[in-house]
Order: sequence, then C-alpha cells, then structure tokens
Amino acid sequence: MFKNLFVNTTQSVIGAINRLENQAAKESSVSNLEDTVKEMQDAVDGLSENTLSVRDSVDDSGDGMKVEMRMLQDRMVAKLDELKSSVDLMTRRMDEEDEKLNLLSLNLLAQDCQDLYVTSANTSGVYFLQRFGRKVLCDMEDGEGGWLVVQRRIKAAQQVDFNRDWLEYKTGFGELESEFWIGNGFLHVLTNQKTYEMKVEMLDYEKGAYWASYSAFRVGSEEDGYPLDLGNYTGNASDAFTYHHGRKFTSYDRDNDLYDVGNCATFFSGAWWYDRCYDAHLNGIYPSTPDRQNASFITWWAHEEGRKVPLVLTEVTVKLKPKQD
Ligand SMILES: [Ca+2]
Repeated sequence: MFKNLFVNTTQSVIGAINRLENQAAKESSVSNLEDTVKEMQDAVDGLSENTLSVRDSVDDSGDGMKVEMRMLQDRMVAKLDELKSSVDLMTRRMDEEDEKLNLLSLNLLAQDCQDLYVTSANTSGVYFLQRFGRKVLCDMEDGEGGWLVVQRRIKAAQQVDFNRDWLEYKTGFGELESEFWIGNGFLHVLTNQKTYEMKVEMLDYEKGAYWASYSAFRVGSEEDGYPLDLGNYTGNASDAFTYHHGRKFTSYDRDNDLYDVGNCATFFSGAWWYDRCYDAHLNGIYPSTPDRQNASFITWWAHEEGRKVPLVLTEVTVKLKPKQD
C-alpha cells in the first residue's frame, strides 16, 4: 500500500516537475519564469516530504519490498539533485535578467550624471541622456562622481564666442569637449527635477586654483527671465556669486539687469545674471593676454587680505550634482 502510494505520488510529482522544466526552458518573460520556478520549488519540497515519510514506513516492511523501495528512493534522490541544480540555474538566469533590465531602465530614466554614475558609469566624459535626447559632459571622478558640467571655459585652439544673444543662451552653444554653455532652457528643466548643489572650479592666470560651492542652484523659467536661485556658499574663492542670487538673465538683446542707464551684457561682452553689474562673470571674454584691469574678462571677485581683487580666469568648470541628504 505504501509502495503504491509512494510510486503514484512520486510519478505525479515528477510529471509536474518535468512539465514545469519544459515550460521554464521556453519561458522568455522574467515574471512568468519566476512563477514557474516557484512552482518547481514547491514541487521539489513536496517530493522531499513525500520521500521522507515513505522511508519511515518502509523501515517496518519486508526485505524484498525494502530493496525495491531503496532503489526507487535512490532514483528519487538523483532526480531531486538534478532538479535542485535546474532550479539554481533558473534562479541565476532570472537574477541576471533582472539586473540587465534594472540597468536598462535606470539608463533610460536617467535625469543627470548622478543617475548614470549609479549604473557603474564611472569614467568622466560625454554621455547620452536618453530621456532628454542630448549629450552631456559628466565628471565621474571628482569625489563621489556624478557631476554634470553646465559651463566650461578653457584654452582652446579657437576660443568660443560667449558674446551671444538670448536665443543662443537659451539653446546653448559651443562644444562639450571644449568650451560651452549648456543652455538656459535645459538648465531650467534640469535644476527643477531635484535640488542640485553647484561647484565652480577656477584657475587664475597667476594665482592658481580656486573653488566655490553652493548648496543649491536653480534656474527659473524663460517667462520669468531665467532667475537664479542660490543656496549657501563654501569654498576658498570668496562668495562672489551670492550677489547674483535672485537676478534675471540678461543678454545684449534682452535687458533684465538692475542697471538703469544701460545693458550690462553689452558693457561686459557676455550674457549673465547681472545685477548692477557683477561680482562674478564667468561668461566674459577669454583672457588671451590676461590683465586685472580689463573688466570684460572671465572674472570672479575675491577678498584677499582685506581688499577685493578680481581673479582673471583661464579655466572654469561649472558643474551640478543632486544634493545628498
Ligand atoms: Ca539695464
């Protein structure tokens, strides 16, 4: 009686497992595969229990039957081992598929360089942000990485002209590998997704490297004149940018500055969040022959030994990263 019960139950369980194995092999969807593997695991558990309970009963039976049952048991154990490795393999395949899908969706949904950084993109360079259909320059090597560069000035074979109109500053210009302005339209979209911290890295032609960080950086809409919203300063360059907090953007063809009798962008050759007119002006003229008297050069006013001196910058990188809580 035990034998028949055992053989029948075992055969039906093996039948179910074989069916599930075939199904799993054909399964392409990860969620269906998950269900199938779960069923297989339940079936294997059922078979284990069944084997154990029948073995206890067999110990009380006659010798002939014992031998026969032992043989059946050996076959069952072999089959169980086979099934367990099959389930393991299937589970690993599912985990791999999950990981691939996860990376793919993270990549498709990436809002900035930080989102790319968490998908193991840890080399600095030009990346493509799928959701915006545009290339961006990412600095993945400064600190924890994940910085998106929004403006850059550097010595180039041919310097990029930063004395441009409202529309060009809106759409952006220059080359990511060289000098560029990312565009106020994108700056507005980008900085309204999350709270971003901002960092400016600067190189004065004589004095060397400086940096300034702001705990928040947000740019308002075009209708409002792309107003600048800044957080708190830290750095070694002096806080020259807070003077521009709350100011609208001004280009030579759109005067939003606080200077009543003229346009600061016209005076200082480059669009910016002018007040009356500036303490920092990173879109000024590239100083091919630098001197501290020319107020149109790329400038950041620094406090040094109790007096204000203009840094004249031959390298600037402005970059953003989501603020970490
Ligand atoms: Ca004005």
